[in-house]
Amino acid sequence: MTASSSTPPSTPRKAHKVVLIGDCQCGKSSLLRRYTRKSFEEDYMPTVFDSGSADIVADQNNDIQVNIWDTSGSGEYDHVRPLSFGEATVFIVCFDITKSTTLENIQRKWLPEIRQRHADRPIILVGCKSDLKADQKLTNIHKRLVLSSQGLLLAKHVGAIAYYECSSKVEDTPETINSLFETAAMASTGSLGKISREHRIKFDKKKNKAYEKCTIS
Ligand SMILES: Nc1nc2c(ncn2[C@@H]2O[C@H](COP(=O)(O)OP(=O)(O)OP(=O)(O)O)[C@@H](O)[C@H]2O)c(=O)[nH]1
Ligand SMILES: [Mg+2]
Repeated sequence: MTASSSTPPSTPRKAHKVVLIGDCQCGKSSLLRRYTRKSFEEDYMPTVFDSGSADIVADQNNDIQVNIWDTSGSGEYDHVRPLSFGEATVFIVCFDITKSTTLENIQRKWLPEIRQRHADRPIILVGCKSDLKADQKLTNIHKRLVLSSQGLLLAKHVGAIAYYECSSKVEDTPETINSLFETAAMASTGSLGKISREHRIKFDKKKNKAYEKCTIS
């Protein structure tokens, strides 16, 4: 799978569109930057309404192209952001593991926003900034870092197809970020069976319940 960045997005060969959403500063653009440009910026540059996208070619043989759309988490764009969801095929819903409010806002704000028009689209839940878990000073300040078990529980509760925790800052997690975008591409094309087992959440259709725990290291 290959990635390239472009603004605005080029015309897709097939209409697969992955949209990144979540609170301001939770780490959406950094995830995309790490994936497409293999780099990280400490300085915060807020995303404006119509900026930031990347194309990935999910399957050369079948000519499948996926557009990844970055969005702003700012309340200023609450009225216009849903317009950019368009033909979204998958949503990557992000939170910051150092701010529990960003996890709470997933049910309070982001899922209702998606469900207005895209209730049936797959969701992948992502805890960003996982490197900060190892920061002892920060762990002491933020006594309420979001636990993996809390993220996973929410992922199951809201019917997410997969749960990830990743760092855009620490270079030793590129496999996780690659796997995240590959999972999004696979889910976009309907190939749920091909998504990473490590992060997949399976459902018991009869009981309509998530039953398989994914593992977060
Ligand atoms: N330590 C650490 N910092 C991160 C990570 N990801 C993002 N940051 C920092 O968090 C801040 C916000 O990151 P962004 O990726 O711009 O956040 P965003 O969700 O795109 O924010 P909006 O565009 O306003 O919606 C920046 O200062 C980043 O450097 C990470 O994985 N680890
Ligand atoms: Mg951004």
